[in-house]
Amino acid sequence: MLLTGGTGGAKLVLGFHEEAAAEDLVVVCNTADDSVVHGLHVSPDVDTIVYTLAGLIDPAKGWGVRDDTFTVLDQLKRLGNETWFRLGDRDIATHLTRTRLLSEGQPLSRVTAALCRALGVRSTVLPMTDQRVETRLATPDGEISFQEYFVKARWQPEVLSLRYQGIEESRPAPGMLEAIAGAALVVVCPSNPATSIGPILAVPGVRQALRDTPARVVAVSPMVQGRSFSGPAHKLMVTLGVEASVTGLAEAYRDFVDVLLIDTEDRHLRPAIERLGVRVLVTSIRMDTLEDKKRLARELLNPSI
Ligand code: FO1
Repeated sequence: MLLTGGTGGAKLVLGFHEEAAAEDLVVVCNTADDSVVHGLHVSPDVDTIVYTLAGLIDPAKGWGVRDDTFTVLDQLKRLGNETWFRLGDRDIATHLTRTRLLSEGQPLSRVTAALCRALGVRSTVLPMTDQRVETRLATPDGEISFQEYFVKARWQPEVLSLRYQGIEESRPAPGMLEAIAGAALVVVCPSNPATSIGPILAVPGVRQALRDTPARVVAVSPMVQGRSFSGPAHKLMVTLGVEASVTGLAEAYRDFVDVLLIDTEDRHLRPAIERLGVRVLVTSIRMDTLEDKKRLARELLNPSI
């Protein structure tokens, strides 16, 4: 099973999808980036994973549907709506369906399963929780949502602190704790530790389940030489009081992670990480091509790691 956020994690999820039986994959997605946009419930990380597994993802952007059109968005703009969050026409069909099913009383996990079935996804995609959780970031100009920070402000504002609103009342999605306990392998994807993996770990019971599982828990670093491949992971780690490096990552995950995969460019940090009690595997963690994604998945699936 894999724990993931959006675009970075989706690359590894695709590698696993190519290298293992689709039915064997359970992918738990962050939902603290979810937003209501134009009245529609958008679940970006869930959708990025579902579209990836369905072969529909836009490969250039890493989110949204490939070859999508933006007719609805253009008209929304003409009608005076804010359109900085770019929803494509086919993507909107997903959000319309999700919003309708939610309003009929179905939980997000069941809605996600229905979307997977409709799009031919044979793996299990679980939102981390059926309850509403929202990452809120405190900036010098006030508190903003993750999408306002990430998309609208292009992750430029200083972030003083962050919190996951609603997390205390949330419960793991049905089947999630059982999947962690029964997994052959748990992979923490190279996603933002503060805003993608952090919320999943903060759902009550999840972190303990990861400590207790007999499965090997392996995390893949989302950064090289103190900088994330894309996005603000390194900046937000500092906000959480963790050093922006693979050593900081090991400190943040050491209570439940057995092995940390780091890039060859960070190999000098291996002794410091191993002193924290986390085993280190040094390899190339860049996933630019499909072959990179598949190779990394194969390395992780190797029972001798
Ligand atoms: N990311 C952007 O940088 N700009 C966008 O306009 C944008 C729209 C969008 C619409 C649907 C969706 O599922 C994802 C979208 N994303 C966009 C990506 C999203 O902000 C990120 O994938 C995650 O929230 C970070 O994990």
